[in-house]
Amino acid sequence: MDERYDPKSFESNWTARWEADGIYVAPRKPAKGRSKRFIMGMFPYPSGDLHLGHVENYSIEDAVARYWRMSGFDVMHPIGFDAFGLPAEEAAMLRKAEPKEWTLRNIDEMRASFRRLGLSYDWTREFITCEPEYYRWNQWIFLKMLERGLTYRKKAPVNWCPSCKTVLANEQTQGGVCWKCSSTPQIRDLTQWYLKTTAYADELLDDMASLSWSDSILNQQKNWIGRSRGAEVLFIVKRGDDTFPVPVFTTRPDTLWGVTSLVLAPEHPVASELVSGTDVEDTFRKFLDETRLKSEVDRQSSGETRQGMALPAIAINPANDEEVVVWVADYVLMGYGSGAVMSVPAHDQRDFEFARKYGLSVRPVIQPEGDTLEGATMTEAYTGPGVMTHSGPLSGTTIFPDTKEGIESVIDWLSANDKGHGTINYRLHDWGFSRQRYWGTPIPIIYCDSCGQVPVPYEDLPILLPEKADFSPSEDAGGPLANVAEWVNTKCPSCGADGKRETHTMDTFFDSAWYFLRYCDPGNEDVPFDPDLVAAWGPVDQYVGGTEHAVGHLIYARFFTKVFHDMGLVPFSEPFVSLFNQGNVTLDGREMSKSSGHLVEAAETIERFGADAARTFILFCSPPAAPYDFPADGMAEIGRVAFSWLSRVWRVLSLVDDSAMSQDLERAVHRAVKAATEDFENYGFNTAIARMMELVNEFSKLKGPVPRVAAETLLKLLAPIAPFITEELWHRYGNESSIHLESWPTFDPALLTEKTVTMVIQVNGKVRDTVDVDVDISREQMQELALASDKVRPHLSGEPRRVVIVPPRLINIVV
Ligand code: ANZ
Ligand code: ZN
Repeated sequence: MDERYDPKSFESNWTARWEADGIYVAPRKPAKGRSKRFIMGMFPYPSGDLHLGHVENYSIEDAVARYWRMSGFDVMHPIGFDAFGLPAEEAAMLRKAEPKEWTLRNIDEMRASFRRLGLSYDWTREFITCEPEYYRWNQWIFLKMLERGLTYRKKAPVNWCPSCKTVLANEQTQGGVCWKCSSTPQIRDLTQWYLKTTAYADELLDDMASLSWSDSILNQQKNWIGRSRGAEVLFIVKRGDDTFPVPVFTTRPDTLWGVTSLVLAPEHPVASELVSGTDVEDTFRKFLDETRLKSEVDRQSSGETRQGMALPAIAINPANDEEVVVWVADYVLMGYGSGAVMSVPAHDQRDFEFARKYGLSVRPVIQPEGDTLEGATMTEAYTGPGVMTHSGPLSGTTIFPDTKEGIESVIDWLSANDKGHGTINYRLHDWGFSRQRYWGTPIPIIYCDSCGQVPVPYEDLPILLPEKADFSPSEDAGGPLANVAEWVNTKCPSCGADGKRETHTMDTFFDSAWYFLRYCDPGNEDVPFDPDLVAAWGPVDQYVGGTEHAVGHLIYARFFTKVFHDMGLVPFSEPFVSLFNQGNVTLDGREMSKSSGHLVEAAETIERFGADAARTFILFCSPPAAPYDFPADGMAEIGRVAFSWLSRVWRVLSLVDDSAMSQDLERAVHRAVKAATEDFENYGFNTAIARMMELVNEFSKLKGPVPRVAAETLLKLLAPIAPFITEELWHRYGNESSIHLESWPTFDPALLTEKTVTMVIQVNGKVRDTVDVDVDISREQMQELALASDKVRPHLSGEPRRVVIVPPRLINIVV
């Protein structure tokens, strides 16, 4: 075989053959007595072509799936498409095509790329979420959640993206901007559908202990759920003869005697009542409008920019019946706690900055040991431990805020005296999942004048999305579906009178919150999945994806799994046992992005070097969890690093014979197997490839045919990374069945220890000779051998001045 390495001549043939033979099709259920592994990359959104960043993600999951398959597991490695969502609508509007057409065309393109990359997907399980066969189950799940009181509709202030023209979930406005278009969302009062994720807040927090996920993601989830223990304390606000009860949430009830004002969120309903009919009403309205244009992040950021105004009212501090002033301020959020804060400038930095800005008094009530704080001279809030002072019956109590020591006794006192009670507050909000857009799952609800909100009966599912609609977004919160009269107008399922359909659709994150379960039973026409099959395959053993879904998708999927668990549909309560986050692949330090054309296209790479080289390069260039910045001459680099090495593999391994391995070669092979196996277990693909490179170097030293057992072992180690070249060579050796169905090579520990090593002999630091020596060689023997070498002697003029010996590998003679 003296052909050149020409991957194009065989790569595509193998893809077709693997599919025809169904070698990656998972059994309906794992076979009895065999262990299963369920591996999945994050649900791909069909945006069209792939770039090298995608290739990394897919190559990692594919290498693991292949390694597990060869290691004797029944492996399920499925694929499908997350096909609803805004981009389809936008692209469709630009190009005047139907969103469905655009989406399906992209999916075709993406499928072709996946096949071209040689990904070992079980295509028999594929589904597309915009097909009614899938989204009808979103509707089914919605109705089940409704029955369980886990979905409901309410009017509330929500984030509205003025450019996407839809409501955004909190998770979609992290950092204060829309996740899709980076516009600053506005706050609007709208009626939306919510999922009660907060009902599972404790479980979501507590079950994190069982997950093999990165600390960074777990911490983000923990902070997002934000459980804090504290007290609810009741203040009474008075304006003239009117009184309004205003509960506040505080984590520091021990500072209650240091309260110098009650501060309401501008959106707090009591605030509007307090100003109504007064001469500050207009000023207040203006302040409210301005605040609503700010993002939550801005409202909470720096002290300088915090804004507030005094209200014509006073509040009674329940601890000592003292009157304090009432303010509104932008840093108090309506969506947290009760939307009201008992302000303690002496011990809370935000309150302190606010008090200094507006000249409100500062009254310390926690005194640190050996010091006496004075409100007038403090330069920042004191948040450390100390003793309660000027605090009525509780004076003298020692408080450690970090450990909460002492605070529980204050809560007990509040309860005993009917002034408040202990409570737990969460930062997590229920998930607002209805969207004012066309391209999503219709929500199966009908509104009837006499019956109100009526769920669509199960037997009427699916409620199909109308094929044609004017899906240009509108300012009207009904969304585009509201304009499709023949779709909206229907009969009430309960009384038969005229009714109207819900015109909001579901956020696409609804689809991806349970898709992994559907993979276990994709064709089911009676239920979303057969619990028996989900029990057999689930949960997902390895999930692979980026870190951007830390608090959105990953929380929703965990929530859905917990609900299904409580419904008796799945036997586990966590969907993803282990999560691997690949590092970001950038180009010249910037994120690769299709819209800006700043990317390296997978197709171009494959066209030039073949899929194996693209995969090998991306797995070799850096540890998979580390970021990788693709160099400007990256294409050449792929050629230099991956293509040329694979060409070498092709050349060196082209000639095999049935000779036995020498002891040394056998040892090298077993060492490579051991090291590569450990590397594969730890996602160390880059080091595994380095091992294989070393082994190929050993082979090339033979300067002739490679013993077939040795060559086949190398091919098996390389198969998960470069599936094509390994299959091709394997068949050229005369094997009939696929290398990808072979067992992972094993090693014999007894063969691992080296008996001989190569000793390098230098004169004045220059290599003059190499000799194979016993590992246990003595220093004297090394020196003897060196001085006896024919290649060394000519360079030794006179007596050596010094001899440096590093047994057993190096001797340097200085003359
Ligand atoms: C008085 C106090 C005194 C507070 C003190 C802290 C320190 P975490 O830990 O995040 O739960 N707070 C309550 N509701 C708020 C809202 N809607 N917007 C902004 N801030 C709000 O924070 C709890 C603390 O955040 C609460 O405890 C309250 O300030 C403030 F020395 O009450 B604290
Ligand atoms: Zn009705």
